[in-house]
Amino acid sequence: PANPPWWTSAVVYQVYPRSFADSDGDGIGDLNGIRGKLDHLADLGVDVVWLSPVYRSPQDDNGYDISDYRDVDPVFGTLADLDALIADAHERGIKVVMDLVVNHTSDEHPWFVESRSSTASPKRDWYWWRDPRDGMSAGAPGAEPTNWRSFFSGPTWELDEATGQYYLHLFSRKQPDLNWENPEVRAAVHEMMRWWLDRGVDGFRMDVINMISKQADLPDGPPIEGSPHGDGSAAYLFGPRLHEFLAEMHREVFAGRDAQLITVGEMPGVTVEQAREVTDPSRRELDMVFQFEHVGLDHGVDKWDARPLRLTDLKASFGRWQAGLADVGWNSLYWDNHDQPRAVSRFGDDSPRYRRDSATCLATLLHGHRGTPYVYQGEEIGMANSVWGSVRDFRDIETLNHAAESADRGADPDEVLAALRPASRDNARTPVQWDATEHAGFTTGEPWIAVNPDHVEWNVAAQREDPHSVLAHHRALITLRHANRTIQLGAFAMLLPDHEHVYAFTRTTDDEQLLVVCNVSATPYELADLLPQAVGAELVLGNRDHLPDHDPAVLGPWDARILRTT
Ligand code: TEU
Repeated sequence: PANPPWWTSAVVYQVYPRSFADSDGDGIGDLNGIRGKLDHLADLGVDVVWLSPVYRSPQDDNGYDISDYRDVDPVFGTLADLDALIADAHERGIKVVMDLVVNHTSDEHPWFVESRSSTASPKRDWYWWRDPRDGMSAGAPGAEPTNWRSFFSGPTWELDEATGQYYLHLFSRKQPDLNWENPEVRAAVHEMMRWWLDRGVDGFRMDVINMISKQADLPDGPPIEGSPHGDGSAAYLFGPRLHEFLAEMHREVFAGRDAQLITVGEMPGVTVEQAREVTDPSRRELDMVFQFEHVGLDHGVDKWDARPLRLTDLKASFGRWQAGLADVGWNSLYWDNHDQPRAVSRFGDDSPRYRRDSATCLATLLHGHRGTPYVYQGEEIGMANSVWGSVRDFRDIETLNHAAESADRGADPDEVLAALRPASRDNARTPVQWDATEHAGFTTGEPWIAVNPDHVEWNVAAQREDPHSVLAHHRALITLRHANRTIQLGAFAMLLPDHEHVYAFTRTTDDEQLLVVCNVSATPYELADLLPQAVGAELVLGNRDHLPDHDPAVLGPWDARILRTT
């Protein structure tokens, strides 16, 4: 297109406020902490900051359980602090995106308090209330209205003793699902979104937005092996009215001002075809979605059942998403977020020998694709999974519920801990490592979750002045995206799809072709054997060319290059 949207050349940075920077010494990151670090983000060059939720919340799921959509939780600061953060970010040319969590509220939200007060409440129908299963008495084992399993273990239904009915919660019991079938619910959400846009925010990251439309008859799902529950996802992922709800939201909230905004929908389980529809500009729904295919490739029966990732699977997945959204729609690109283990530990090699090279290699790959890259806090310095000595070290509700459920089943505690270590969301939630001092410069108090002990070596201060650091490499990749039209919009073509270690692709425009080639292993390869066109090509950006032992003809361990081939 002649005038591609601004976000086709942008890079987004995700802040998880609880773990970013603490300004007041209570051990929890806050808005003024973020304000104090804006120069780090400006120096990195990102265009947008997405804030994970800072709304008023009981913090059952670290803010993804909201009790007031129009206020800031005291642990993060005040609405005035948020206004100041937005103003300071805008002054540096950085846009601010809010997390929008509207599949569910907190059970302490006044809407739910009113809804649960009586079966006759005018807000009863704002949530999913159902009687016990036919012929069963409330509270009896298996009397839940459906057999669905919650994302956070246990059933998706909680009995309200007072009215004898159950309410639906796909996540924790403190996160009741809103009933989007009710037009009053949708109108209330739209009004709240307009209120934020009027306040100056630049868009929304929409939490599990492909779950807002459910099959209204709520059918049971197929049984899950080894669990008393079933998988209800067919009934609540991409339900029958999802497109309608998204198009309505666009009309009611974004119409007329969408050119300046960015919208990204988080969509577990979304297919390429669904993503293409949702992000087709002519349908006016969303700008892009977060898909989950590549972060499921190392899962067995579930995320706690790790299996080795095959590079060929990863390439096939990315390749299909690149092809599927090539002419219509747009991809988001991410390795990491607050729900995923750290990329360098998961897809790279976080041993001392290869940590820097594999982190820069992964960054080169991600930023080389067509789409909008998302950098998660700490990823820019190669933060790794943390050290977990015992179950007591974890804080995340998903992790702790899974541990408790496993214990109830009589599972071996060592095996449970071994499963939690690489997979827990808390790997992403240890404090950002600003420097080598106690608590990594994150807080002067006692951090809410322990700092990774490796912060003495891996921190922002140590990397800031180092021209070859992981941080410097991210800066260079972001600069390249801003400057280079081929990186922004060039057509994508995968090369060597069957190679077990080398990830290579081209990006092509009318006047340029770039070849991105990365060795996702420690085994060296002769370039001439693999990609003759790479031999002698101009190096645009490499991660190891500054090293004395660098050989242009050999793709060394975790070697990553962006080459200009025409
Ligand atoms: O995550 C949605 C989601 O599907 C995750 O629960 C995912 O299944 C899990 O984290 C994988 O381990 C979003 C938010 O990103 C997450 O932090 C929230 O807990 C969840 O929604 C509920 O709001």
